[in-house]
Amino acid sequence: MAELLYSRRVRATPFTPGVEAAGVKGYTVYNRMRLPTVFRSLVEDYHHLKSAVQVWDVAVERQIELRGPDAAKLMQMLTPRDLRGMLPGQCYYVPIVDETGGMLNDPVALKLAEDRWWISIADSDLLLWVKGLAYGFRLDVLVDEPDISPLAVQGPLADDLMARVFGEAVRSIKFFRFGWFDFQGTSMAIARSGYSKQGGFEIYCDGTENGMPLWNALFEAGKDLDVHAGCPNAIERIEGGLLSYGNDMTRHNTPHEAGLGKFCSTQTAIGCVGRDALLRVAKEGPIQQVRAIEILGDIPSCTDAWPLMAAGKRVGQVTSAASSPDFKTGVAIGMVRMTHWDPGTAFDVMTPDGPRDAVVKENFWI
Ligand code: THG
Repeated sequence: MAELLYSRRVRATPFTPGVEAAGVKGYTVYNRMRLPTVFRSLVEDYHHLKSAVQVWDVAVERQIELRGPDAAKLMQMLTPRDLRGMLPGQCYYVPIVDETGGMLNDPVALKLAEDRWWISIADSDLLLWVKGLAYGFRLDVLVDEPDISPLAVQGPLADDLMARVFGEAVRSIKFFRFGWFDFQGTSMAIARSGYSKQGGFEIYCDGTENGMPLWNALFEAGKDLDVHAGCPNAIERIEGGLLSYGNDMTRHNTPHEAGLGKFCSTQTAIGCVGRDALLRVAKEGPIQQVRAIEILGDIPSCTDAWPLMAAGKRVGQVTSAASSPDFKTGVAIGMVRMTHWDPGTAFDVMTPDGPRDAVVKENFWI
């Protein structure tokens, strides 16, 4: 494949010098910014993530900050998840929908205060939709992208590494909660969250100038913990069923099709712009939905949707797939029509290397 041109449009992050020095071997583009995809090899990175601790440049998880008297009102307009019980210091995984109930993004929302929120976005230009709503409804709220760059610390030794840099108190941060911690004179939010199933934290690094000092402090403190630079691992996230917006679901899917119905409380999410549309589709239920799919045989790299075929008919598509070293099989995420979505249902996956036998699984692998 041809090289990618790096320019101002393909933004570097505050941690890019560290990522480059660590020998990054590939990037993807996410929110118009560089996201590392591999350091040693996908499989080496995978085993290391599951056994030690990694530091991830996930600055691409850009924050949309809502600030002002109407911040909470605007936040509720964006999502069918009822936010009334959410307290400052909590993170919520929130489907964001348009007026048709189509998914625009699947971010993590952080409530800093009643009048101050961060939306930690997946890969879509959500800022434009949020600014449009704020302006169109004449809301008293400022909407922008602050200089905040998440750095994730993931893996079984994440608590030990974080305690060395931020103190023992980080160990008591609960899942999807965050607290404020000092780093060299700057207060930063630290949450127990991250795009892996191995556990860990996300540090919301405040200020580009603090990026490399923070990166270096973690590597300095973690020498004897075998800390390595890492990144969201394609194999591990498919095993764990972590969805990738733009791959596993798009604007043409509802949260229910994406399997995110458990994060919707549409009935009581008063003010959500997609509420009426979602109430209508939720009544009938979805006719296709995300499923864990096991694929037998070798797996080529998944760069496009692969049709799922049964008795000559298209019954869905695989949108992410990889060979799992630990489960010794092909693991995949797909969207499957209701006639074929029950566990144990078999069909063929049309990969670019030819058809493969596949079966619907009851659950993801972890
Ligand atoms: N962390 C932060 N921002 C992000 C991501 C992240 N923005 C982009 C992207 N990831 C958004 N998508 C997801 C997908 C899954 C999860 C978080 C963000 C996730 N899901 C948990 C799971 O499925 O096990 C469950 C969450 C819950 O129970 O509430 O963590 O990773 N800051």
